[in-house]
Amino acid sequence: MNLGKDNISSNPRCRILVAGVGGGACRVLDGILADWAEPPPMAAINTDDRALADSAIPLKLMIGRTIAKGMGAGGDAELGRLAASEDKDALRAMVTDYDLLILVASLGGGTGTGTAPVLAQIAREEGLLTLAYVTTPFAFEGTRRQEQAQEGMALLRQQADAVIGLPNERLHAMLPEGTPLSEAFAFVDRMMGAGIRGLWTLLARNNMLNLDFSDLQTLVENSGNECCFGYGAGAGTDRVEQALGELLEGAMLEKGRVIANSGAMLLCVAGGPDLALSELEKIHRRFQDAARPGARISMGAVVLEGWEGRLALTVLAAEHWMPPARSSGDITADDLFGAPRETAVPEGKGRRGRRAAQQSELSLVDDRGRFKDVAPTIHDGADLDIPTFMRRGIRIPT
Ligand SMILES: Nc1nc2c(ncn2[C@@H]2O[C@H](COP(=O)(O)OP(=O)(O)OP(=O)(O)O)[C@@H](O)[C@H]2O)c(=O)[nH]1
Ligand SMILES: [Mg+2]
Repeated sequence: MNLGKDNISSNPRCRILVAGVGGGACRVLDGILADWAEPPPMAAINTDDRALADSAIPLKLMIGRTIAKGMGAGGDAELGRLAASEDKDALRAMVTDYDLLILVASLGGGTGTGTAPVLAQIAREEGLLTLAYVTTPFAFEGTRRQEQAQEGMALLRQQADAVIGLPNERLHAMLPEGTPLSEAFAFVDRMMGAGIRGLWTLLARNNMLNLDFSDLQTLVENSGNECCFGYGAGAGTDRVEQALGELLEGAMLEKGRVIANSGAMLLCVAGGPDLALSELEKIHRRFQDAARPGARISMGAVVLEGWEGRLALTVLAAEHWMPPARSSGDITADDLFGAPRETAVPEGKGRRGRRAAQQSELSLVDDRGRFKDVAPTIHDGADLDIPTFMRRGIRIPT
């Protein structure tokens, strides 16, 4: 079985597996495969024989043959979960040699919804970092699918390091009225594919401006298990403005609201050999201006052959960002004057000892100053957006 691992196994940076569970997700992967000269190792996982046979993904895993008989899970997430449980060992063997699992699922049906949390749990047990890219159904698909998707999402949040949700409804708002359903799904597939591609390219290669696995690890481990994903592209002399406009004013990130609220983000820039330093500076500055004060922005850039005149931006943003704990309780000048915090990057493969709690609610005091309109950054019960000297009641000599 050739997983195509050789491409990246010699690269100590990060071994990545992209796995799709269920019919919709496998179509996303097929789209990536068709569009990508050097695709990453990918796996298609399904309970449906025919759907697997139709997929061009070389590594296929049929799950739950006893329970689903190769016919799919018929929209029943419990059946999907049982199917995954039946083949836990095969799922474990599939992920074990990797550092990062990009799990793709179209929630709402039986296989993807039921299998995704089981696979994420296995990956966690094997020490991988798991990023789950998921879609939720269109409103017209009905309440049952919507509810099932939400239940699956809640379970997935408990197991994955971060869930990156892409509601089909939000994408719907980006398409002209009357767009046929097949085209709408194709658009979803392209968006998901672009996001996964941006991330993979930056993590797995030696690039002009690299992102490290630890950048991603720090983001997702402190994201409250939830990230938002955005994509923007442009071409020609105006490419930077086009891509920024799509990202910062488009529906995907709620017209900039998500960026304005995020405490940390990972920005991936892909361009051609003509990608200029001034363009990178401009992109970084615009994100700094659009983000909340003090937001941590990590940017990476990759130059792709044949991309002259083109630019694509992908962003992963953490709205519920909680800065990592500091090793010392000492008060520094940075505490007093508000310089950005250094991050202690966790060592070793994957996430162990991962943060369990979601951000809790606190009643806020009135001292939040310029942060009063943004979501608080809570760590160990303290609102880190309130200057440390105020939180700790320290008097500064004047
Ligand atoms: N992106 C994308 N999403 C799809 C596509 N087809 C269906 N979906 C979405 O995916 C959801 C789940 O459908 P499937 O992926 O077909 O379901 P499944 O996980 O295979 O589950 P079962 O077929 O019940 O075993 C649907 O409710 C749709 O919202 C597709 O081609 N592309
Ligand atoms: Mg199916």
